[in-house]
Amino acid sequence: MKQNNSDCVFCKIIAGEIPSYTVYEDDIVKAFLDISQVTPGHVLMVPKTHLPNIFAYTSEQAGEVFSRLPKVANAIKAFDSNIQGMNICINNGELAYQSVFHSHIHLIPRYTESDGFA
Ligand code: DGP
Repeated sequence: MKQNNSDCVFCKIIAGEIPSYTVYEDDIVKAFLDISQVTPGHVLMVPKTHLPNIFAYTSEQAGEVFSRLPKVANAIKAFDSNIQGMNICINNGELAYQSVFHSHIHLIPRYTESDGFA
């Protein structure tokens, strides 16, 4: 049984109580479109266990969650051949501008200049 937090918006998304557009899901993570798209296809990958930030991870949890990154990045890339790169980043902790306290990894596609999102 995964730990979750009834006050957490991402736990509600994982539970299907709040709708989201899912691009990848397995027993460990869910990846869905960010509500505010820095570029089209901006995705958040979150652990299904409620971990507030990276400081709370065990090494085993980190291995499980981060091993999913290539799958999620390639799932996003497969949507558009103009995706030539991706910013993959974490705002970890309030001082680092984390605003939702369920750990998440931003995957922000970068496009060729012709798409206007370079
Ligand atoms: P951060 O500032 O790094 O904690 O990013 C939190 C992100 O979460 C922010 O880019 C907006 C996104 N977000 C917040 N609420 C929701 C929501 O209800 N649905 C979705 N899809 N994204 C959300």
